Amino acid sequence: MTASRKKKRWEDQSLLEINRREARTSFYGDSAPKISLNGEWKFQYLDAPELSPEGFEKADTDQEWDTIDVPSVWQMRGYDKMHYTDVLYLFPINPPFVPTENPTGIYKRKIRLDRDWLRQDTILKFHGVDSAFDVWVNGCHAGYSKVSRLPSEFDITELVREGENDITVRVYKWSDGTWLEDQDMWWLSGIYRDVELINEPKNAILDCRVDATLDSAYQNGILTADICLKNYQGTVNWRLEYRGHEISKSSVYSKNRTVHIEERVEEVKTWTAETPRLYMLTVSTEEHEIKVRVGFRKIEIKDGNIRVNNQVILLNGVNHHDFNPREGRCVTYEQIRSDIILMKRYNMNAVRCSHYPSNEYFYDLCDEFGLYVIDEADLECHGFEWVENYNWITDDPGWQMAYVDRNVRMVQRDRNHPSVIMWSMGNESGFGNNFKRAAQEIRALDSTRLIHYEGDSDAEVTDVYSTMYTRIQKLQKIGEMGTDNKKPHIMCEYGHAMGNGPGGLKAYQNLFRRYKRLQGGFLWEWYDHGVYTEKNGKKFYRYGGDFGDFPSNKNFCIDGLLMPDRSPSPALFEYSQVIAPVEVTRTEGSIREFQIKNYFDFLSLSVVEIDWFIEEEGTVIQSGIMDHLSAKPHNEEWVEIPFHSFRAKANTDYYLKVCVCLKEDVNYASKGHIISTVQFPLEITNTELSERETGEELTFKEDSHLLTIENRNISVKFHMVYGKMVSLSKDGKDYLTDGPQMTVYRATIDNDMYKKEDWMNRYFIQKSSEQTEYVNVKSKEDKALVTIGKYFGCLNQSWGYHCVYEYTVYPSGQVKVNLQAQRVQKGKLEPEFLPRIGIFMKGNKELQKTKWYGLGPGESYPDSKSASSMGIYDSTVDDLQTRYLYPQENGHRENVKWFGLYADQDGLLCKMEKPLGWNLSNYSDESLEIAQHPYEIEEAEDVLIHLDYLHSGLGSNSCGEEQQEKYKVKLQNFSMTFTLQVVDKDHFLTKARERYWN
Ligand code: IPT
Repeated sequence: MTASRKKKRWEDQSLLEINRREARTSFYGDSAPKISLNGEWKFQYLDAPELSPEGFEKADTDQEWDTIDVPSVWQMRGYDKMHYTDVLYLFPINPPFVPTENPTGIYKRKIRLDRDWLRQDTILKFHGVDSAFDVWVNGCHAGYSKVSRLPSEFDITELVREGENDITVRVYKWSDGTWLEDQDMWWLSGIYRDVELINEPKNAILDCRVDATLDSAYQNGILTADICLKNYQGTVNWRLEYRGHEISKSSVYSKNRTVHIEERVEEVKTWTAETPRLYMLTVSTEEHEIKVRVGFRKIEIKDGNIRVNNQVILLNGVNHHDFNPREGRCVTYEQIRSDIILMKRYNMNAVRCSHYPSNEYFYDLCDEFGLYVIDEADLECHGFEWVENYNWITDDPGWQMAYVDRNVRMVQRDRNHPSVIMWSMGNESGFGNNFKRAAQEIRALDSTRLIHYEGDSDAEVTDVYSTMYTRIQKLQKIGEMGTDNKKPHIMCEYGHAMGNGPGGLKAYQNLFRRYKRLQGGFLWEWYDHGVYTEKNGKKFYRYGGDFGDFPSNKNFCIDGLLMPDRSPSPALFEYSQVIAPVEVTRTEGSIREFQIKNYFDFLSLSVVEIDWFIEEEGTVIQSGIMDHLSAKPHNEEWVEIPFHSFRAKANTDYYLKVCVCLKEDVNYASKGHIISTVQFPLEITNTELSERETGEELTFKEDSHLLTIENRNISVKFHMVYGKMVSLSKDGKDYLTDGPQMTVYRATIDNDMYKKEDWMNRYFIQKSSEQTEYVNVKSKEDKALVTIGKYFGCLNQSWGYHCVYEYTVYPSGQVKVNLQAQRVQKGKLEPEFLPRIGIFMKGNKELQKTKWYGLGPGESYPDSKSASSMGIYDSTVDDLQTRYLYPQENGHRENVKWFGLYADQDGLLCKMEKPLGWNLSNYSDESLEIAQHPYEIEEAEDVLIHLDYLHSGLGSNSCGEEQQEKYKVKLQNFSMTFTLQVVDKDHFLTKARERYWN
């Protein structure tokens, strides 16, 4: 006999709420007094709601309860367990049902209300509770709500009394809502956003829906406001101000508890992300006053393009999750404010609320600082894709109202914000009727914005065609299709900032700038979701799987432009330079003439100045400012940089560096803030050859297979069996502890995750070795010449290299190394490309300081070097590293012409005949490969030195495009030459500049 399963309250997708008020706008200002209910609450954690103690909702429970701070997520307070998955639900797919073992938190607190307060109404507002909850006030059920990332308000006027009041909230981790909240993030629960009581006037202004658009000439503003009153019949006053100046005001008599305002604002100051001008609308009655900030702007699709105020815009955006390493999804106003300021400082103009509405203040800040927002409904059911029934609930009419509710409440809350330009109906949820209905409902509420949903892959109901992680070739095709009868395209996600990378961003930006149809994209993502941990005296960040959580997508959540400690990753600098709204290029054939292209959509170049510098390998020898730029948006102008001719020093490079800086203070940065930096080689060459210093005659000594060639300036040892230089020393001190040996391997980066298996378990690139073919030693004039033939290959591979290492030891103490590497293949199997080709050697561990001339100061890779410039930089070996949360290849610098490695005075100078890629590290590639967290990386006994003829790009293949072909290192012949010498560190530069004729 089977009885039908009884639906529990939290397993009923058609029950959207009990007693929850209609969603409404969040006012910027409100005269109604508020009491914050943040702070300590009594807390009881249970394994299932049914296990709640008898009478828990009653005012006086005398059980021993824990305390918990609100807002917080309970998993970060020691209850339940941490679990991270990208796609998977943690239980069987059986919607709307959820596990019987359903972690539950009962929260209780008391609040005293006085008689004065009780004269008005009492509204209890939760800004965010994950995932569903019941509320009791003084023992009576006050309501039920869900949708974790939206507010819920309950009118509890009838339930409160003078004196002490008891509030009980029972929060369910799993609910039918969970089926729609399967975003790629930690599973976290509790009252995680603010809670407050609002003392709402009996005659309150309940809602005020503002639409501030422009007339057909985009000159004058048209303001309409629809005000909804609770009980009030009477006069409603309103006033519109701009920066404290009254623009207009009037009074209207309410009709059926509504008021409609329409006002024309002549010569209005428009809102755009570049000019975030806000008016203030104040609406008042005798009892109540509210404020709404108003931005006049118009969003349209015209001629196939998204336009703001009739101008085609390009979105240079980022995906933002709410996250804090100690608090999970619980963030603060201060954190979000600094996020938004950082986005602005790094040239972003747009943000997508992936994948749920953020806190109310998020939008206020975007309005104020100027970011276009895609506001996204809290809706994702990605796990259904896994079972190959993606549209299971997306097409089920029984779920329709749940889809609609999530969208409609978002719109009702956020529709007054000028920053919001698109409503996104959710993420990764297939496509079906429930989205079609949601789109209709959104349009009925707000037709002034565009609708987005990537899952609507034919853009059947959306206004924009959105794709994610689209490969370059495909994107180009989308661009080439043009705008005729086509919807504009955006990439809601691209450029996966997981670990080291993404590289190749410039290729995307070039397409965005080239094709009219492509209107930019949103990088994935802002912040690493690492969890701060102190354990056994170690401080580190945990990711999925570190809590014994299985299955987990591990470090797939460590994919942000900001590390959890909020330090910018190299990718943030790269992205900022790639999207910089002012582009400086040199006119071909000229050294002084430059084109300045204005990629701002609204600002003219009069807001910036050009600070230029003539650099002599990093030292400024001339500089100037040009502040008369004027190009209009999307236009360009040409300037001549008026530097004087100068006498070039011998063997020295000169660069012209151009910084585009803000001319005035703005709210996110001060005057002088650098928007873009580019450097141009001046190609002024003054080659001077000198005679190489001499020195005592070199002596040769061979003992136990070790050949020592030395004089007072140098001592180098070669192993005659291993065919290798094994040390380089002077005055009894070793500088090199092992000489060059070829390598093709780098510690796998996240973006190589799909290459790793082949590279390491098929081609065994980490298992390389060299075999000695011959060692020839001879002296030629006063020099020693050691020529070593080697065969380089990897375990069980038929591809490899014939290498000829030629060492020339000079009496001056210099050792010139020339490597000629010829590829061989005697079979067929070989990798499509390699992480790198070059050599590595070892330095004395005591040498922990470095100076180099090359790209810097931060790390650079062939497809990610826009943010670096040529210069002479200083660092310690450790400071060259980027401490990626998940250890991997890092700290590489491209285009290095020389480097010095030293401890105190004397150091090893290595200068290249042609620039090479370079890494210096205290950690071997193998230890980086094995370690799961930075503290586990085993320190090497030497300083490890890589010199790369070529290093592969980073790409974005952990989710997205591979390295582009031109950034893949193919098996190819190569050669490299560099000279090693021990010199006083203060002479690195002079020595590095010497060129010899002999
Ligand atoms: C895409 C998701 O939308 C996002 O939440 C995140 O998981 C991102 O990928 C990767 O970090 S989904 C992916 C299947 C393209």
